[in-house]
Amino acid sequence: MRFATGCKLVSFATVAGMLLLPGCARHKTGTAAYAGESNAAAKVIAQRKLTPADVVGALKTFEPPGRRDKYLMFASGGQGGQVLVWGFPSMRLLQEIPVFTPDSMAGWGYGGVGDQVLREGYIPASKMGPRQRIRWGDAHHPALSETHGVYDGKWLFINDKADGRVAVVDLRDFACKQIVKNPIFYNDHGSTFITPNTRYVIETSQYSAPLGGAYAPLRGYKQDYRGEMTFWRFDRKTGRIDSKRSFAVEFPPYWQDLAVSGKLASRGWAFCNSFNVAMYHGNDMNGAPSFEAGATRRDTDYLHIIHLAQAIKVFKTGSFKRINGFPVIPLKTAIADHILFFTPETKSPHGCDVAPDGRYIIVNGKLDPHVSVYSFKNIQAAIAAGPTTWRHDAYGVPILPMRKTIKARIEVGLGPLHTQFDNKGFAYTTLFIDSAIAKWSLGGAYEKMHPDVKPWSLIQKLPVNYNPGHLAVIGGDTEHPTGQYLVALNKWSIDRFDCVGPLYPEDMQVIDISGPKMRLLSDTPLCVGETHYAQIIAYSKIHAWRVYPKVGWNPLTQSVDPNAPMPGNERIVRHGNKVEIFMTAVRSHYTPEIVKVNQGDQITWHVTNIERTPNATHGFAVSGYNINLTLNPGETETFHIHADHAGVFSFYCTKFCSALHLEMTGYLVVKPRATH
Ligand code: CUK
Ligand code: CUA
Repeated sequence: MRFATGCKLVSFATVAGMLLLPGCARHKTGTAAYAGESNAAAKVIAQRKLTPADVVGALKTFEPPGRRDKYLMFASGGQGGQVLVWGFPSMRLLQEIPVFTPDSMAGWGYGGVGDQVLREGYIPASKMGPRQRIRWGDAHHPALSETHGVYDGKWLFINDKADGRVAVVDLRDFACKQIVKNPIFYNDHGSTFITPNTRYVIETSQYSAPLGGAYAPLRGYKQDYRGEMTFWRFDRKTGRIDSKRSFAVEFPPYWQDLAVSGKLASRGWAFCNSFNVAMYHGNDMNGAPSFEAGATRRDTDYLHIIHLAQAIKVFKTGSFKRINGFPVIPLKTAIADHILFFTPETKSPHGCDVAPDGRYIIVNGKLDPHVSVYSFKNIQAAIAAGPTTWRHDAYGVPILPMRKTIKARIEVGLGPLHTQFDNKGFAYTTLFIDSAIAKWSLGGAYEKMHPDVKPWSLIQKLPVNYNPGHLAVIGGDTEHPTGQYLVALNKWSIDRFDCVGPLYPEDMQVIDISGPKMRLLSDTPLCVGETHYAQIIAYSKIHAWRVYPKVGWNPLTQSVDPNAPMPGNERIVRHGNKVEIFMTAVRSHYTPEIVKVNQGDQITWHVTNIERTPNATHGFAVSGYNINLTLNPGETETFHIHADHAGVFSFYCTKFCSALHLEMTGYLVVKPRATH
């Protein structure tokens, strides 16, 4: 039961009313007014049958009209293929950043800049087949860029699990700038995770397959199938991933899961879970067990320990092969050059998280009620102990003994998945099966932060609704977490909201972690995608543009476009059957408003929104040609139309921008061939 208070509502309401009445000296003048209000508040509390917990939840998360949130939460949109930006902790949805999936609200993927970015993410033509135009994504893990291990508010990265892609979002305009397709793998999952100065964006494959997208029969699984970890080099100057300076490390064909970069003590290293170390590859129609049985046969899987700094050295000496032109450090080299080590972990783990000081790697096995804490120092000692103390897997990868690498195991409950950290030496782990959050204490250097609490011990379990996947604490992935609140990203909502048909929303629950006990504050349904993961940053660290810096701004180059139409030079230029249109948009007209072309013409169409007023965004939609742009103040976009369909097509502004918005329209007249 959530509200087991059983209090008498009226008497509580009176108390709550008094609570609402500020008694401090600052407010003395307003006391009489507040007294009236507090009576009204007490009445509402009684009428709505609110409990003390409800009132605290409301008071902690509610932002009064006109007041803004102190934090922003960047959440993945799962199958929606986008990023959602929430005001936190009020949980007001502020922005949807389209990434892998076309989005008509944002005009993404209907002719303009979104098309260009989406095209980059297509699977290129190869000897295995034609180009695949991928028009959706399964966005899992957003990662804010960091400087010295702390979010710097400049970029956001996000992966697409379905097709092995990574995208870059620029936080000056909150828009996606780049999608890179992994050249050697079709899917991913341990992604995106970044190194503490955002030099590398980590992308790890999930379901083993032949590298490079080749064909190999399943019976050749052990020889021909592989996993891998890609290190995308991020260039802060260009704001782009630089494929030329990126590389991958080949892994055995285990199914790699969550990956994470080391921090502070473990900088220069990366870690990654795996499952199906059994290398089970099925055959259910011939009576073999399903994957869920076959892949979980062994008692242990392997935590992958990757010496990234060493891998970079090896990459720079040129000790790699190329697959589809992309540098890959072969498994043999990764073993010989001490890039890759394993240590056992209880079977079918999921979460892999590094404590803020970098000294502990937390691994949670879905089928084990414990969290396992690995010590980075112990891992180093086990590596230093040398080959005579190691075992090796079938491929020759050193296996460090678990009893040497592990530091603590804490029983927290059923189905532990993901862990986050606060600023007081505590960790929080989601319990998928228990439907709860476990709060537990870190040991080591963290002990002095909570001297009265036993280290490595369970402190509290708070029920959530229901089946939490990830969770996020403010700054929870950084070297210096903020704490204060966490949000549980619950997969099921069952009975929490009005029924709106058989497709249920997720439930995101905000929890207060500022006191000794966790406290549930609010529920927020989410129906536009499945948020797998989120990161929360102080709004003060974000420096977003209110309008584009100059008129004629190209959001891809983040500079003025030399082809941008400017006020006074609007025109229509024809060369044979090629027509180029230079158009401006301002409240409440386009110039030109009449565009006449001939059937079969190739049109290149530029539009600039010449507004300098914040919020004065215009749309631009052309009937019959699937064109839909969103033009923010200053922005220029370019699109192409092959005018193969004759007729009269209106174009118009899709944003209600002014009193004469309906007049913000024009005609595209396409004269049929016969009448030319
Ligand atoms: S995953 Cu979805 S709940 Cu992709 Cu990090 Cu665990
Ligand atoms: Cu511009 Cu409506």
